[in-house]
Amino acid sequence: MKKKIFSGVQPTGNLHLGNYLGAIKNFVKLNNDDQNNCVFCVVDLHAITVSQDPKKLRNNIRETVATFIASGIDPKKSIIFNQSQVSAHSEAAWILSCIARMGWLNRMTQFKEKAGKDKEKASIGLYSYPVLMAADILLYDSTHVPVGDDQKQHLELCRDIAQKFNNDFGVKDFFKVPEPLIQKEFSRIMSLKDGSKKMSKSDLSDLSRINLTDEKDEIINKIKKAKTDPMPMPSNIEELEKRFEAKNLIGIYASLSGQPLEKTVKEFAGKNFSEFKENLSQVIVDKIIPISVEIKKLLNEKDYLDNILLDGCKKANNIASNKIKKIHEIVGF
Ligand code: AQP
Repeated sequence: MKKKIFSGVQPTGNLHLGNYLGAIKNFVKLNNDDQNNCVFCVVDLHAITVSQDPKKLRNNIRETVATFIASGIDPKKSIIFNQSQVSAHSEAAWILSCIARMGWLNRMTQFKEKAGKDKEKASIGLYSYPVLMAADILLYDSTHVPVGDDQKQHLELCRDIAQKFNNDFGVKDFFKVPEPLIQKEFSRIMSLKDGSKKMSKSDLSDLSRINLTDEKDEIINKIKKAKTDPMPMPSNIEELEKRFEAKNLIGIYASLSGQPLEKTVKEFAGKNFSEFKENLSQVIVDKIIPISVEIKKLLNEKDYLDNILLDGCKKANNIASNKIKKIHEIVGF
């Protein structure tokens, strides 16, 4: 039995190193394994849960597809589509919102973080976002969902919704209960300006993240300005636990150079941050610049990108419309 892989990325702006190391790098590996059927979704319905500019959204959708392709996802092997074009997603989200419980959603930490202090002014869409995410996953009978660590709680909610639906309607195994695929290490990349906050597209400071479209000079400058502490580089792994910024930068280096954290710590133990940062910039530049160049090239090929989405939408629609028909029968429509 082939594994059914599903994951989504919001077209909310420049994708960054956190998205790459936490999610996209893993998508590419899964795409390259013939034992998997992969579906990668540009989740544009999720992108409108906060205020947004329609013109930018349209460009961001294409840029997300370009990033998938530039990173190594093959559209001939994987389905790439945007969520708004397959209406079953919105429909299933409504039905599943009648299954999900308020108490479950009230526990979601991402809503609390994104809504900030003024929860009353947040959109209902931002609150029910994880239900739409559950619909996305469950429509494709997904068995495995590769995500960054920040999405772990949403995935647990998706599992609860699937099980409750199956129990409530007595349809054992109708919805497959998906397994999260979260990398053991480096599954949460932190802001370059604050080691306790995750790297995010919506952070107001561009210096907080490495965008996948950054130029070499920008990467070097951002790493130079990245927050550290006044001590020399840590000499053992235990030290990292209290030194968030050092831990994050060393983690990025280890992840990009494909070597264990322990080896990286040993390599730079006791050295100055400035020397380490030069090496770090180099590994980032080596990895990101080829992707950045390819994204920019693809963005000039709008028809190519649109055709990938068109083709992906047809394939996704075949699967999702079949599932939603069965959902209708089960709930009694
Ligand atoms: N900092 C991160 N470290 C590791 N993984 C991350 N992901 C996001 N940030 C990090 C993973 O990337 C995938 C796509 O995320 P998304 O764009 O759908 O939404 P997000 O998690 O809300 O990402 P951002 O960058 O913080 O976007 P905004 O600012 O628009 O909300 C997911 O698998 C996610 O885990």
